[in-house]
Amino acid sequence: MSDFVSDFMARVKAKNPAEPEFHQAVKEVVESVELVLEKHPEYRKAKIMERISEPERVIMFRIPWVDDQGDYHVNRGFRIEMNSAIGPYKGGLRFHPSVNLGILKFLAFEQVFKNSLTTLPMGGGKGGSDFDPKGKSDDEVMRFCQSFMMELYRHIGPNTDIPAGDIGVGGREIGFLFGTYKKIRNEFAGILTGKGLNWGGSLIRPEATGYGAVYFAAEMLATRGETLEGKTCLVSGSGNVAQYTTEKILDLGGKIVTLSDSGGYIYDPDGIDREKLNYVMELKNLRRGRISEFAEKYPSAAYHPADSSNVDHNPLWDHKADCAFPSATQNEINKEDAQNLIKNGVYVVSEGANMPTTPDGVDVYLGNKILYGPGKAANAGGVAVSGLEMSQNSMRYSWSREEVDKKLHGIMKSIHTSCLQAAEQYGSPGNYVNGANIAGFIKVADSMLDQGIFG
Ligand code: NDP
Ligand code: 2IT
Repeated sequence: MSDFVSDFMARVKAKNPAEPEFHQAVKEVVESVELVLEKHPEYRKAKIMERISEPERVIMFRIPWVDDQGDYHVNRGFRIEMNSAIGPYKGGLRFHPSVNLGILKFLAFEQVFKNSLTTLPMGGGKGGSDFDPKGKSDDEVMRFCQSFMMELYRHIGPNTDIPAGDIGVGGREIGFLFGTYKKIRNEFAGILTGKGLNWGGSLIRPEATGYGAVYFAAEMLATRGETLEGKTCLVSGSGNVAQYTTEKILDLGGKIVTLSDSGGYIYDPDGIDREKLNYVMELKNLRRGRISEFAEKYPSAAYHPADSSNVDHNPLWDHKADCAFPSATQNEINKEDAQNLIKNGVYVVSEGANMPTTPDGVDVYLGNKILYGPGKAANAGGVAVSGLEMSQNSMRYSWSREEVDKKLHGIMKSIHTSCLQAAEQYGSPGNYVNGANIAGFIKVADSMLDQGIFG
């Protein structure tokens, strides 16, 4: 590590104690852009890196709610408004018991560069709560969302901050949140994305993150003259991103042999075909059941419960395959898992999740020169179609499924090209990590310079 990076990180850690995920995300970017800062003294003088790693605003609030038994609860809510240099704050909401300030700051920070890469005018933000939707009734989730929006409404708006979904926040939650905003403000406005099709949502938004991650993998493979046809793929998670990653891999002729949730994973050597995927969608989206049930329904699949006594080895990543699509959560692949991927023949990793690989795991990918698409590039399709949803809301018009999918595909190709060009220009050809960080950074940094000290 250079003196510049270690001094910078020492200050970030002192200022943001006990936020390891935020430190991890900032360190990766500062390492990538060090050369850019050397070539551009104007960025150093304007303290762009210092400013970009400091949220413009952090909102933290109490969310009281009442369960079906009449018992009172209190959760903590957040919205991190990270950077608005190139557009209004934009990014998802996560409802998960692990949510804390540091996790949301890492996600908001990543979002700034991701949104910049999409070519659309969106700044970066993220929010959420430590509320656990698992096991809650629809009414409880609705009351929680209403209480969350009772505070959030004063901070968001179609030109200010536009939240969307993330872990634990899907169509149901966006509906409850939207209804509450409309009631409070007496206004029907595009204040959230991921809305229902009947009330301002965009076609392809539910599919966009997964489809985009597969389009990105296809672009990476094309640099070696290959396609996804006949490739065996490992997918983790079984939520929104994992489901539509699976669907698009099937469209492109690949075979998916794993899916997971926090309880464990299933391995199905026969492959997860469309019928099995429909079952997973019904299981997860309607019945809100566990992936273990998949192995009860399909005897070709084996269920492996998560082993909390051996967190260093996730056996999902220890199967013969060509491609991996981590689509569950941060740091789900560590160094040993990354080594297992390589050992089993994986040479394409396209990250649907945000920061799913630890830094020493990323070093394994880069050291082995595999095709590695980091989350902020590979999963940008979701927020890109959110940007398209905002455009459609502004026009009071909607595009067809084919039109949105074509735009999404074009955006993923353009992100892929930007990453390769920036990596090449700054001396690390083929390194999508440096490429994504540098290309995402320069657009935001130049906009901040243009706008002066408050940019
Ligand atoms: P969902 O809530 O729909 O699904 C999340 C999946 O990941 C579930 O299968 C869940 O299992 C599993 N999971 C979550 N946390 C953990 C954990 N700590 N350990 C093990 N498994 C876990 O969320 P999404 O599919 O929307 O999000 C998945 C990832 O993709 C996240 O990293 C998110 O930030 C990222 N992402 C999402 C985008 C979107 O548009 N939705 C856009 C870009 C990135 P269980 O049900 O048991 O909790
Ligand atoms: O991490 C992400 O990019 C998302 N959860 C989607 C954000 C959005 O505004 O659509």
